Amino acid sequence: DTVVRLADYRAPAWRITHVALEFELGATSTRVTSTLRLVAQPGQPAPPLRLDGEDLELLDIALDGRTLGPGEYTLDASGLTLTAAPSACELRTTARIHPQRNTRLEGLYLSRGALFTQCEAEGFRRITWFIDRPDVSAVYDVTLIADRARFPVLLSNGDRVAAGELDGGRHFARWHDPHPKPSYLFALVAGDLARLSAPFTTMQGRTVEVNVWADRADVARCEYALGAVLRAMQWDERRFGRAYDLAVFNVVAAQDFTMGAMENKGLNIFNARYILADADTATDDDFIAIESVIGHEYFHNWSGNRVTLRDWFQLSLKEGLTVFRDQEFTADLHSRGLKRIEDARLLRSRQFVEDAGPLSHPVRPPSYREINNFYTATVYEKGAELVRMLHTLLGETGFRRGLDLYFERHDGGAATVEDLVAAMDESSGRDLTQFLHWWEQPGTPRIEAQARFDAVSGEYTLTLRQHGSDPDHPLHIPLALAFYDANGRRIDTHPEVDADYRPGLIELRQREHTLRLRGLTQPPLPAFLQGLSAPVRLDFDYAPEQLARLVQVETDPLTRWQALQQLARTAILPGAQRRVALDALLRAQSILLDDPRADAAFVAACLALPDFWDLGAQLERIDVDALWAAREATLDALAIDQTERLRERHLQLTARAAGGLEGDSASARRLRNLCLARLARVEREGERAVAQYHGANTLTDRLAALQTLLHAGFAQADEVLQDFAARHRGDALVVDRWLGALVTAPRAGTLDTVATIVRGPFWQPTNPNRVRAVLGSFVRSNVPAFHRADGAGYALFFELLPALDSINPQVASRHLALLENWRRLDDGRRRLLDAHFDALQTRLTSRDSRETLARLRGA
Ligand code: HT7
Ligand code: ZN
Repeated sequence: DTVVRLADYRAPAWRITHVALEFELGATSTRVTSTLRLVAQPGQPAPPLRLDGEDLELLDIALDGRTLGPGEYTLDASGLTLTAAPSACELRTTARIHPQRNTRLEGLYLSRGALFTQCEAEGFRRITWFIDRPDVSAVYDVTLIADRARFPVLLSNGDRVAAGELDGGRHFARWHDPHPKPSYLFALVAGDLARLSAPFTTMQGRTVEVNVWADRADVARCEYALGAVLRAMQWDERRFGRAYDLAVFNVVAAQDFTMGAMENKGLNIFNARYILADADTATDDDFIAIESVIGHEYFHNWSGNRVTLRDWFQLSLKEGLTVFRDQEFTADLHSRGLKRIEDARLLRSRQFVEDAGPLSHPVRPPSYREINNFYTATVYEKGAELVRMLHTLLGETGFRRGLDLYFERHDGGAATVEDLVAAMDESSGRDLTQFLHWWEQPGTPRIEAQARFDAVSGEYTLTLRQHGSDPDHPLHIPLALAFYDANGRRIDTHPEVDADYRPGLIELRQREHTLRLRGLTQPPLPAFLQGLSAPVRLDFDYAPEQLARLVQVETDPLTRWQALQQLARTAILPGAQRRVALDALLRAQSILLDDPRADAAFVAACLALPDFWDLGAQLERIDVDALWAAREATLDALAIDQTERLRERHLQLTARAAGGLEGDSASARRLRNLCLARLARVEREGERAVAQYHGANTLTDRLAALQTLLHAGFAQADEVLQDFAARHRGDALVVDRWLGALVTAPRAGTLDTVATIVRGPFWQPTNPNRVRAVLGSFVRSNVPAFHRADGAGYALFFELLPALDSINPQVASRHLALLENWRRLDDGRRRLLDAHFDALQTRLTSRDSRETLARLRGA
């Protein structure tokens, strides 16, 4: 497996200006004829022409109309080389491929009788020979030919320009995409699908036909997705001035899909779980996620498609920017405060954890063996935070000006991170050179804040030190901060500070900065990182009462949530303040639970404790049993202390929770379901959950009740599970949900349930959603069963992994990566895992999993 390095980037030696593709589609065998117009970059003589190609059977090859003989080209496992191609030529190849055999779900594959493609990052080379890299863009004309009965719908990128009947019950459709695009954005879909449609009028007055396609049986559940597409189109016009640029926008749901969705030009393909939804089959969280993923893929039309990437090292240029845009979409349409809390929770529990282990890498990695391994929380989530910091530094208007310049300058081209920063830099007149280091440095920076107060002079000094960044290249960090007086009022005095400062924001550029406030009678209460102004950890020696006070006086929801999380961390982790912190946490949570004006979803977010792995990320050694027990004890203490309040709230929220799918009812359901789960810790009977289950009018409430019964181990769990299974047996996406609830029941014995599932008919290793629902949820969320001290959880996982690897390398590699914490686990578990890694070494066949294993082991 060779290492690809950013430093080795060279512009392509050849360009492809036009691609004509003809597919004779069949489930078991498909013929692909490709005609490429090729031009060598100026220079004599023309360099050898190297085309990528994998798992292709060559049927025919012709150069400028002349069939080539065997000696005129070389064919190997990774491509095709022509040493004497003229500097402008036309190459025609015909290949045979086998969609039904394609369990990798990369290239052209079959899912439930329909054909789909997935080409990002390097899947196009599994369809035809091509210069399969993002800086080679071409105009595509695509002809699809197939049996009309099996494949009545034939879709590709762009606009449909012709269609008609052929002999033998076949038909064809021809698609033209006028926008030059790299091969990773190519797509086709063929199948017996149905659609929901709506027109959209762009801000320029053009009409776009928007279609959401799914299996016939599922099309009734596409209505919400269709509405979400329309909202996304409108929002991108309003907020970023970006309009759609084709006459048709097709969105298609696929049941077998490796990731969430894919932004192919004019033909987005989605994992069905991010399209199909109604009150009976999707939870409130699903609805929000669907809208967000639909927005994300749509927003790529500009950030990724119109302006694409020079090379895969720049991946975060499209992903970070597009996550930022989808975060803003959700924030603008729903609750900004809650969205930010959700972003921060994800960043801490996924990205900070990734950065604390052997898979840590910069947002722009300097090298890779398999690019699929770098679709990570760091590239996506931390990448989005870097873009958000630019927004914070430049403000909405300045950021928008910079982004407009970036899109204008690079439209139709392939860009780098430097190009984005240069556009922001030039349009704002601010020097952002130092800011670029954020893309280059791995790890979570830490800001140490130390306060001194001189009661005699009334001077308060705050020293801010940056740790964890490259000593020669400190980071440029926008640190939001505020100070409160004893009455909880914000202190507006302008501090004396050795850095760029505007009210509420200090820009740290050096290793150390000092800030002074004078004329105070008491030390103020500082609040940091409002809105999470930078993806950093902030260490300040708060007393627990100060954190509880912050929850009262701060107005920023994120900072209030952060203060509660920090209190919880202090209460759970070993330390002298533990008891005091628990008392303060109990009081602060009770005040929130009693506050009738507080948004119910916000209260629920505040009542949840930090994720187990978020807690672990700050420990040098994770004693799994001790940390789990400490977290559980805290949850029990909260449940005991708040029993009456929780009961009252559960009851009082009943009517609101039954209200329907809109925001207020969803908010009520979130808190009510948290109350239900917490009460299960102190109640001996599952009656409350059973009653909720039978009275529920949404999947959210039904699933929460089922999960509570299963996780608490209540006697009625079986009966309710039978009912749930009978209701939803035919719907794979809902089956995933109850399997997920089953395998996460937090006790050692759940391992037997998991073993039964993976040896029975519900285990479908070719379906990534099912693998994630069973194995992913188990590994990620069931600490007591997966991390059993006897190693039985690990044994089951390592038994399954090699087969998964030969089926779908990306899925296997991502599951292996879930062990990113292994080095910091206690000795016994570390030794067990190390032995499994040793044994796995010779059993992995994919580059994806081999690279992940090597990185986990520190190679
Ligand atoms: N750009 C896409 C990333 C992607 C992907 C999607 C589906 C299957 C395999 C894939 N490999 C990479 C999704 C996105 O971020 O929008
Ligand atoms: Zn994306």
